[in-house]
Amino acid sequence: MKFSVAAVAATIFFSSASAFAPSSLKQSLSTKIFSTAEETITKGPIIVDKPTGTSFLPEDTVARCEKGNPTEKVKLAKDPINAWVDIYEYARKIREGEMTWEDVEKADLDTRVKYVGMLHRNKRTPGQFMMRLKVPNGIVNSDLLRFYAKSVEKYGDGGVVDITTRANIQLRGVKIEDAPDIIDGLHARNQTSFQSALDSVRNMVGSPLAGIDDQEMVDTRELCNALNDLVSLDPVTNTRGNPMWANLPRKFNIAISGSRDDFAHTHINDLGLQPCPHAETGEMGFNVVLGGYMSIKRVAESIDSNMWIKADRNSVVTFAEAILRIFRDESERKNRQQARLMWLVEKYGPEDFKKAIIAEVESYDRGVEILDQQPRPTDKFERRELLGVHPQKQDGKVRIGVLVPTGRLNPEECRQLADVAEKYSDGEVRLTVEQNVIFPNIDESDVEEFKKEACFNGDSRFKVNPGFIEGNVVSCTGAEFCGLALIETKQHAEDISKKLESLVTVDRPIRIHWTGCPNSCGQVQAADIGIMGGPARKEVDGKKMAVPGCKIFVGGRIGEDAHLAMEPVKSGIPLDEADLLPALVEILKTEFGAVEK
Ligand code: SRM
Ligand code: SF4
Repeated sequence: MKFSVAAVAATIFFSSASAFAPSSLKQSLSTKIFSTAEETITKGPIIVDKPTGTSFLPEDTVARCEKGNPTEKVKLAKDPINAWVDIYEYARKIREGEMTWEDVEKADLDTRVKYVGMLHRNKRTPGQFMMRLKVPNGIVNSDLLRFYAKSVEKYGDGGVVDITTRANIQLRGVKIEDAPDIIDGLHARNQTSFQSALDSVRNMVGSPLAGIDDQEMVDTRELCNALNDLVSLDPVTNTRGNPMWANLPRKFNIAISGSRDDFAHTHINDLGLQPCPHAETGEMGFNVVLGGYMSIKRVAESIDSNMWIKADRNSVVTFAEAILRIFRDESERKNRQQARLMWLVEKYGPEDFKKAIIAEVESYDRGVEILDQQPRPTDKFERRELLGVHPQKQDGKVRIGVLVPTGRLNPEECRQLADVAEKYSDGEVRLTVEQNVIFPNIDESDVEEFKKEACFNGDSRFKVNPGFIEGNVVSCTGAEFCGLALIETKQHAEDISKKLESLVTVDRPIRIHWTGCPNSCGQVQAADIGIMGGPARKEVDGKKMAVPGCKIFVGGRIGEDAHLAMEPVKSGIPLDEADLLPALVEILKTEFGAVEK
């Protein structure tokens, strides 16, 4: 490990959580949920003699960064970890009238503040930011939901909370001057927004049924927390923000599945851990899959690595650390499109990459074994449902999955979910990658009363038992807030799913995913039917005009026989209901056995 002169960053700082003291509500889960550390990590940032992200890079990597793409140059000019401090300084100056957000250095505004999870929505809402959090294993609680609501409600209609396709939370409308209070409030609740965007390890996805699943193979909670701590907890200062992983070449996605359902979608992550017992001893471990990703230029399904590791914390953390070290120091720094793990695996060749990982793990001397096998179950397995009422492994307890259409929540809806959680699930709420919520540990005897709650009835958007189509809609952010979007997505997704529900009958869940552009944050290639924003033309007043349109993908699969639909089956379909609805009805009839009503 190497620290350069640049390692000594600003000698600053503080952590004031006083503005958002934790609620007096009993939070039986708060400490263990978000961190594996002995004490609750409420502090951050503290940057005293902290090494920079760049100081961990070998000299030849720094040399490649110097000749690298513009983002690499921004990171070299002022290290990403400065963002953890600068955001407080900018906020103070704006509050005291010394500057406005427009005076913030462009490289900070567009790039560096992403390291505190702040993404400027300059195209749609200049001066306002989306703040992306880290929610390891997608577990939140009522105190956090109330805190999210309180944090965004001052921003009016644009102040909303989104559940993301990585079972994570994004707060919308945030202004720089308010960011420190939100960050402190998150840290006081053992959560963070640090290292959630740009070239960081993204939210740790685990099983939404961890610890409550009657078919569980591995409880993913401790492992997700441990990996979250690995990447975003500074081991030296025990504060949030870990410089060791602050200068990666690109994003890095990790998912740990806890059962054969693969609710975490391991096959579209850079590193996926799929539970499977050892072929001979039956000991529980993980098959490692590598390199899955989606992007504008390339979509890749993960490949089997022929490596198996034990399902314990030491093995998982050590293995992840080894891959991250190799990825950080050796991956592409010039062409950002090629800076995802799959390209590095291909550059080495899978066998040599495996050898490099084994050598790296051995060099840590932590007693971690990597076995040369990839056992697979051969008996048939039916992937299960997350929405609705289902038994748990605990006698007398059930889990109830509730539809949150496209993951969008206004402050009032956040509070409704918090109320329900406090009444029925000891304050706990699970998020899913389908952007819905699960209430765990509900007494069987309370189910009828739960279903009668006002927020699940009448005009409410939440539904306990939605139809097979509207209950399985997923959508990326789209043009309402995302500057890269070619179309508006969330409202279309919600509206079209309801219309389809009224037009056809299907006999199984049909997963329709929407994504506003080819980056595929809405994972259209993994969907039964994927709708991706794209160009279209239509005759308007006798003239062919460019109109918002889409491409349609069909046949993606998730779970044990995962498959990505790489090519669209239709392109140039206008988003108008008159064009899109008939096209979708036809696909539902021919590919999914739908019957028109
Ligand atoms: Fe994404 C960029 C939103 C999951 C692939 N993604 C973006 C940006 C940051 C672009 C921007 O600056 O506006 C979007 C922010 C919009 C906003 O205001 O919310 C954005 N991505 C999202 C979210 C919020 C979609 C959602 O509505 O749920 C998801 C946040 C996940 C999280 O909590 O961290 C989100 N993005 C994904 C996924 C799905 C996944 O991780 O399973 C993918 C495909 C999988 C992958 O990454 O391999 C994905 N997003 C991208 C890419 C293409 C990556 C690449 O290698 O090129 C970009 C573009 C980029 O990073 O330059 C991108
Ligand atoms: Fe934005 Fe495109 Fe991602 Fe949708 S898919 S959130 S439009 S970058």
